[in-house]
Amino acid sequence: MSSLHDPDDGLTFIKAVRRDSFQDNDALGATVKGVLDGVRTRGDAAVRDYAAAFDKVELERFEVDAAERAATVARLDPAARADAEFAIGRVRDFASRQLGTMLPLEVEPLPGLHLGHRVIPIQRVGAYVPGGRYPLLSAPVMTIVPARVAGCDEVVACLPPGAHPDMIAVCHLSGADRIFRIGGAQAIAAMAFGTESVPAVDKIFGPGNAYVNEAKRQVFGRVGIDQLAGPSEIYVVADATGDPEMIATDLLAQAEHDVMTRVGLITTDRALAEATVAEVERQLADLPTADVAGPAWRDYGEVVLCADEAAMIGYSDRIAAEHLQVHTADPHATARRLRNYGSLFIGKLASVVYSDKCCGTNHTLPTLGAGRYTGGLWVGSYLKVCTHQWLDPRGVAAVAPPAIRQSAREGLEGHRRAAAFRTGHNRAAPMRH
Ligand code: HSO
Ligand code: ZN
Repeated sequence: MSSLHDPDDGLTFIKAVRRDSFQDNDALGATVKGVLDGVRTRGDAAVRDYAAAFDKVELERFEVDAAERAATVARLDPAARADAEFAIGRVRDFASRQLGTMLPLEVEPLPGLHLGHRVIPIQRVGAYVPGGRYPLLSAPVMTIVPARVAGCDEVVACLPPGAHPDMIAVCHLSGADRIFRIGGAQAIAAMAFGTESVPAVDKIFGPGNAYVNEAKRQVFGRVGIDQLAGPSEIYVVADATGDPEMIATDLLAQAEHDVMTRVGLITTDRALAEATVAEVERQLADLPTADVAGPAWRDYGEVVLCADEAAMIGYSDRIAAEHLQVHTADPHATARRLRNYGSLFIGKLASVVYSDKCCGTNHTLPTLGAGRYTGGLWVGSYLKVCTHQWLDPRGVAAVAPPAIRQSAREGLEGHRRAAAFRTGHNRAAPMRH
């Protein structure tokens, strides 16, 4: 983003990014199209071939059966089970409270004209559960639990064949109806088109690697998708009250996800900016995941010094970070001025990691600037708000004349006749019942 630097915008880059986060994916697009076409035309046989080619596994059946689901749960370490259940409980509770805000509407804006909407759960949803560098045990919680709270009829989960068995256990505890060992673009294809063994779903959720993302992009339209997830991001906006050691710790906590993670500090305080750069380097020296976090910091890390609070807010809104921590003297006041972010962490005690794991907000959030136009996953992502209308003769008397005139103006005689049919005039023949 440093390419957007304008010498008059009050910004000084103490540390600038070295690379652009957007990658060219033409070759990827063609590969993924091949996989989608294969699964659409050959179903399970194609899924089996791709599992052999990409995952190096020979699978007869993809579905994890009831006995195996129970066995993965039984093998969970008791503390791991308790922590998974805590996370599930927190996410379920917050999603239920958010569901309470999704109210039906019935209004009569003109006499006899009744308008409304209903909130309807999507029938069948699919959750893609990523394999990835680490087994992210909270990932299935975030995509499966809100579907259950929303009231979806069927929740299908797919995870790569090599995924840790504990991931299957968490899919089960989160409430997945069916769990399949299918990864990558072939999993997205199977859920979008359906195969002999995998039911087709109406909307696909969950992050994944570049192939998964591209597959979701290509099936969008035939099915819904939640969003296109990029690598994790964290930014901190801070004034002189910021603590460089704490900020460096928080930046590195997300930098360890991926070598393309974007991390940054946006501050009005030069001493904090410089101390944070030094502190990140110091902490990298003994961070066991420095092989990932180090390159992420070097390529995508930035520290921006802002002339004043307005410049700080302006730059943060341009970045629209997935996770945005606010470490200022009055963090609630700063928070009220920010408008582009995935989720906001207000004050020093609100670490991103709490939301990543178990505080109850959903950790599936917009990345790569998508926070400018959307929030993250929530129970509403599993619901449709669909309108309806009904009229009595007074309502018809109010809306038919303008509808008739507009239809005529547009040359749509069929529309004009339908609009006129209910008025009892402008008709050649009397109304038949
Ligand atoms: N920070 C990730 C989520 C996560 N981190 C789960 C650790 N566990 C989402 O951007
Ligand atoms: Zn994380």
